[in-house]
Amino acid sequence: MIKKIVIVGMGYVGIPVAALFADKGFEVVGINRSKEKIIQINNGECPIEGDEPKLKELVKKVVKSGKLKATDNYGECRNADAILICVETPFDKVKDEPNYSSLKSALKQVGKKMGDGTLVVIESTIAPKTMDNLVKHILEAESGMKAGCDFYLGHCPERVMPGKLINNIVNLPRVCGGINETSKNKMEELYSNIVTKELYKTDCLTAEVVKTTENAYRDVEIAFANEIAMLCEKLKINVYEVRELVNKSPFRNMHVPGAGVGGHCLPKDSLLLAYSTKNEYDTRMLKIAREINDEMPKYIVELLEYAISPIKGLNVAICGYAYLENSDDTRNTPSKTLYDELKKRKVNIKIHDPYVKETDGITINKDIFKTIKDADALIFMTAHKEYKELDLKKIRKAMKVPLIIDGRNIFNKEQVNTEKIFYIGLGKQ
Ligand code: SAJ
Repeated sequence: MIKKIVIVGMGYVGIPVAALFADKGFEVVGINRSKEKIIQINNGECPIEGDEPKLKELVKKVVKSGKLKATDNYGECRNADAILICVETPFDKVKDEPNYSSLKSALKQVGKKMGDGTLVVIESTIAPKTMDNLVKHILEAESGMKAGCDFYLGHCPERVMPGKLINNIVNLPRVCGGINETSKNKMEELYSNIVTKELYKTDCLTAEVVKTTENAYRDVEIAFANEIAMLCEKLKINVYEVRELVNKSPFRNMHVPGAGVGGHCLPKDSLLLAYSTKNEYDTRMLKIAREINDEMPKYIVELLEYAISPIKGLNVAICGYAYLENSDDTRNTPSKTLYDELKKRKVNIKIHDPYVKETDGITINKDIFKTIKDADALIFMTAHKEYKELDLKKIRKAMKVPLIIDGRNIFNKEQVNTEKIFYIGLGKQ
């Protein structure tokens, strides 16, 4: 019978999971390195920025009821019935391997402290074969126990998304990859308390491949759309009209072309998947898709150079720094790549974003008309709703040179041209 749950990693995944289990009456302890986060949570505050429906109220409620507390003390694992590990697992592109430093540190501490009979579940996204080659070994070595009989072990990959953290945990099906049948059954018993959709039991390796594949699949779909966008530009037709008509055909779902692919999932998960067969099978399509998507911000620079050349010394305003519309999340944002490329070419840059605070040491302006004053070009990188409502007459008056580069199909070319603004839209001529 599971009564006490320890959750390691109080981030985008750990905090909503902890709050949901605590709200179901479990005693929940969140372990985190950051003292600041620990204090915030124990004060009933939620450290996650941005609009997350229900989360802030839930954290406050369960901390107040004493069902959730945060600490940096791994001793809390001693009498835990279940331990969920939700730490970051970035991919090190320089070394071409996953960076498991946080995962290894958590596993060593958990292995040292956990008692027998505990269920350990990895929610972090990991390269296939990690459960068997790394996780199991560290836990067995540190605990002296045998996985599958003295303690239970599984991988239940998270499926959260900024802005839908609680919703996705409660309303999306989950894959429960267990090291043996008992582990799978214990995972099903645990997650059925907070997940309202199906829990699909399988083995650990299948669960690892499912998670990384579902994001690699999306990355390839987006790369395909981006390739068709660049082709349509050469043919001087509108890729968004092509996409709309293609998707009228049954069983088609062409994705949306854009100025790049950011976020904490897609840029890394296909690299984690490819890593699993490194030196055995070359996942060419995954690599080419990553290359195409990573190149999109540089393609935006080419569009600017097509409109005005040389660009050295130009005043350019980048509109949108978040990787996703109506979000403040800047992880792996394509706008940072664009910023760096323009800096290399000695372009004068100002950045506007209605949601993002200062990041990467870069000033993010909140007043768009101050940002675009005397600009030679506006480059739209994120489809924030605020941009769709802009008064183009006022925009035209504020700029020195009336040029818009639209990386996210925000504007209608005819409307922009009516205001005597020169318009170049990615995938549209
Ligand atoms: N993007 C495109 N074209 C598209 C879709 C997205 O260029 O058609 C770009 C976005 O602008 C963004 C990036 O790709 O820069 C990622 O967008 P996303 O919608 O995939 O959002 P993420 O990164 O938060 O993806 C997460 C993933 N969820 C998990 O890993 C658990 C992804 O699998 C989900 O499909 C996505 O949320 C979602 O749609 O919920």
